[in-house]
Amino acid sequence: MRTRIEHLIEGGWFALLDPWLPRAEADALFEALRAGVAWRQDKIKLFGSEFLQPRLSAWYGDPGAAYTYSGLTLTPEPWSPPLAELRARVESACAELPVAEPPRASRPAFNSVLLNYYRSGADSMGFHADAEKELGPNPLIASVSLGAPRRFVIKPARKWKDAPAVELELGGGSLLVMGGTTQHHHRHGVPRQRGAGPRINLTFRHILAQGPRAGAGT
Ligand SMILES: O=C(O)CCC(=O)C(=O)O
Ligand SMILES: [Mn+2]
Repeated sequence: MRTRIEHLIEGGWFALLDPWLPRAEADALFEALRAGVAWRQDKIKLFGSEFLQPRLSAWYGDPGAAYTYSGLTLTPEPWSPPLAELRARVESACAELPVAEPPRASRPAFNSVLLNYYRSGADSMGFHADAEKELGPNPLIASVSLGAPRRFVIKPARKWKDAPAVELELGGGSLLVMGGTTQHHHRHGVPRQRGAGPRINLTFRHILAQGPRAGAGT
């Protein structure tokens, strides 16, 4: 296994472990999830119009890990045995990373996972940061890829116009961990990619318990 750790501007970092899962296991998990997950195609609002997201997705986690997204509160599906097992392995891999992080990340506990299924190279994910308030400041995001390799781009926020973008290839069975301030100063995305095969990505996250929402209903 190869581990590539890179520090980004302003205290961000990522670690790419590739391969991380043995090939046969990654392929078996890809097939099990492709067939066994209740995939949805959610709508998103963009410039006042509604579109179907260009990929399928699903959300699993602890009962309390609700997630508010484009005004919708999503309640997670309960952990299935393969997802619970994968979560445990992702947590140990994160705990072993030779990267200095504040206390929570030294014993990472992920209570939810977002799954995305890119049926072909025509499916994609636009540039964004995993910066929802439920994730708290400086979230640790652990991303497992299965199936066909795909280009993944991390680029600095617009104000850092001279800092370079990083382009990675996330292979089936790889683990990418993003930490530090990455979600504050960078955006990431999965551009359309002609000829790319089907791929499933799982991002493990820690959703903070939600208090009453300030300003709710106004
Ligand atoms: O598919 C990927 O590699 C990225 C997924 C992602 O950025 C997300 O779920 O927020
Ligand atoms: Mn993301």
